[in-house]
Amino acid sequence: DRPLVTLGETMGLLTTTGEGPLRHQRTLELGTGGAESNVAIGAARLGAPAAWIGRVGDDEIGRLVLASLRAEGVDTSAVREDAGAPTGLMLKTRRTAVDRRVTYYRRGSAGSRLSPEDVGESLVLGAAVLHVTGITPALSASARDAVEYAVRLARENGVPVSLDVNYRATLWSRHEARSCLVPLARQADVLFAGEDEAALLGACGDHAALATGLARLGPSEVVVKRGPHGAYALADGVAHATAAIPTTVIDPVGAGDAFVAGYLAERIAGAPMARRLRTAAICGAAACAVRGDWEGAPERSELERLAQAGAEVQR
Ligand code: KDG
Repeated sequence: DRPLVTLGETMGLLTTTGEGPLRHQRTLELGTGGAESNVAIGAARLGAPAAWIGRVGDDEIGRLVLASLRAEGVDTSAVREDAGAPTGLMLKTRRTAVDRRVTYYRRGSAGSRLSPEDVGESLVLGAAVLHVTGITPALSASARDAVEYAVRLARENGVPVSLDVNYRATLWSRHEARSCLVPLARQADVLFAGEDEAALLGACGDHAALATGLARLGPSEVVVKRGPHGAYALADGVAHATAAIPTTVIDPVGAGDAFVAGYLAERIAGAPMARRLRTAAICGAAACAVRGDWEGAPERSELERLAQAGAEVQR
């Protein structure tokens, strides 16, 4: 089976266990996270083979990233260890139970040194889908080149391209993001965006109008992620909507990635739109309910149970 192939930066993830200013925290949990590898793990858990391309430092965090991905069955054969820079870090803190912050320690990291030479041509050409996000091109000029090269390679060889806008305001301005991501969106077959992100790409109006605006850029499938309001999609001009699955939000970071993983895994399996969106919604809700970027991503056998159990819990 052809894998989902993705590329990006994965970091060590430090999470506080209590609320309040970081200086008063005495313990941090150590894990890993990165939008694209979160998608790879989410897809693998649903039975879709997945491969992640990226760089890690020659350090313990880098080895943790690799060990975590391998344990989840993600193909890391194209990952490069870069002795010239450390693996990046990300800190997740909670000032209050509902006020969460993400802080990056990633400038100059090994992951940000990703470049076109890391993009394995045979991996991309053999992919069921190439998935990229708007985070990677914000990391460095070479990382941006890598994404653009991978997308061009996929496109020229008939490999479907998926793009999740994933705008990160701490990495670049809306203006910079727009000038890079609009051309990428034009080359995508599947485009995921939050409502704000759709506006960043120039669409306006309510969710249906946003989807229409995004579809005008070219992708045959656009999915507007609406968080607690579910998702709205246009596929070949036909509208589809799905409700969110009620859940208890413990850690919403990574929910969007789980959603994308659910959608893409079902797309690869040949499922119709309704199924893709429902699985996506279940995956997003399940990821929210668990601390960690990707740990809550469901296996296929859990999907219906998670959808049912969620209904009994208050949002
Ligand atoms: O989507 C979750 C990501 O935000 C998180 O894993 C970190 O990749 C990350 C990023 O750059 O924000």
